[in-house]
Amino acid sequence: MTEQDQAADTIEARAYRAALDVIAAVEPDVASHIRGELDNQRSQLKLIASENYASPAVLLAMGNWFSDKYAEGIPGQRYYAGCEYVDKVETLAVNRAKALFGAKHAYVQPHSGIDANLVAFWAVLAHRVEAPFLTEHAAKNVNELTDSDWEDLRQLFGDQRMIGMALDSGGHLTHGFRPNISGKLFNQRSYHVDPETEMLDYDEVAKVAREFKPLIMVAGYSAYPRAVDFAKLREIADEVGATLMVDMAHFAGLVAGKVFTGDFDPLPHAHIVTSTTHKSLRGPRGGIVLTNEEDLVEFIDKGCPMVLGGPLSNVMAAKAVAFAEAQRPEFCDYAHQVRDNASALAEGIAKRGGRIVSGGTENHLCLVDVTSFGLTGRQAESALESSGVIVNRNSIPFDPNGAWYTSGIRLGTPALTTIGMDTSDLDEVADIMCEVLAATEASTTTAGEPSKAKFTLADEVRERARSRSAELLAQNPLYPEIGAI
Ligand code: DSN
Repeated sequence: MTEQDQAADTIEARAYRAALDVIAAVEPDVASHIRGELDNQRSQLKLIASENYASPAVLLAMGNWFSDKYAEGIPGQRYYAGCEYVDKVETLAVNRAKALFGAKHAYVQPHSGIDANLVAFWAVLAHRVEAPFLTEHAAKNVNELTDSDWEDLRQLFGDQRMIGMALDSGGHLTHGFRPNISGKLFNQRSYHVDPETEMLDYDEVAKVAREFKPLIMVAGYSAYPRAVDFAKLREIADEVGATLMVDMAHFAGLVAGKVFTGDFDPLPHAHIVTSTTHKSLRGPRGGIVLTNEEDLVEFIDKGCPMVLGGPLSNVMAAKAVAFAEAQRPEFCDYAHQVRDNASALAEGIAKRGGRIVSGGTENHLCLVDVTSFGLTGRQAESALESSGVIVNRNSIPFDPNGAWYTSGIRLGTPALTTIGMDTSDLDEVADIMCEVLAATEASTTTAGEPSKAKFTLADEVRERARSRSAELLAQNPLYPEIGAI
């Protein structure tokens, strides 16, 4: 048997081939698009910092009859009958999440990071605003309030404040920014990185917190390349009476894999921690909320139906599988390699002339200021995509090009590390990228003005990048156990 035949005869290959045959019998185009997506993912260098490749076990745990079951409520206290196995699988996911992150309580129902943050915001509002109001008005729940008291409570909800990291410092839209529901709910003020070092300015965080006196202090990021000192942030939160909420969506895998420990692990310091499960943690698409604060538990557990639709039991099953994988010792090796690979990538780009925001990285991502190549983020993203390298454009601190065109690209190593790449591979990735970026030229609009989107790039440069990437990907294949399907 050839190597490829052997790969094609694995249990995973047979499972996927059979599954695609079943789908194709009903809607062949969907089966064909699923195959197309796998082909694409196998032929491109994936450097999106928020993406990864989940294992076949995680993916398969999502495709089954758990998907058909409604289960509002929590295990043992559902609004629907027939939840015996949903209860078991949710309890398993909860216990695994608690053990993985050293949390006293875990809620595994959120469908995404936004949902996890909404559950957390609601829990804090319920605990710190609604509950005292109800006590003061001798009411057991909101239905017992008079219309006038209810209106007062609604006004009070609308009066609450939060602080979060500015978007162009690396913060996230769900941390109180106007286009997101969090910005419409809360009066938000941002803290920034230091303009010189481009690192989190804890003095500014303290200043903003003292002046603004927020109910919630949000920490966490989607485009900040450094470790965050959560012990220091908790001191600031305590000083101003804020609830410290950490959104670790991006770096949860580095917490689970013990890259971030002590002051840099949010769990011992934050009142409430939210995360996605699909980024560096490498699970299914979804979210979780964790806490060590007994007072918050009952409110977090009311996430569905407070802000969530019925829990996706199939995804909770997949979360349990992913948490089991992350509890294995090899996941710690993976997480450390993710961090080392990001450093190698940043160093590789810096030595080839790219400016790295903050001068380096301590986590799974780095930000490249592509004005060092004479480009906007939009031009760099498109030129790289046309060469088979998938990245996303991203604002850099105090970005002069705004959030649409941007001056940067964000690069992450969770996905390439999953397929086995090491630091020397990431240096080669840096070389492939820099060759493309150096050869890309910004062009002009039809009116002859400098364009922020258009560019020229010679076909031979694209082709060379594609063939070098193909070599790397052949040495580090995606889903080798599934083979050709
Ligand atoms: N979309 C995710 C990211 O790319 O960071 C988070 O919203």
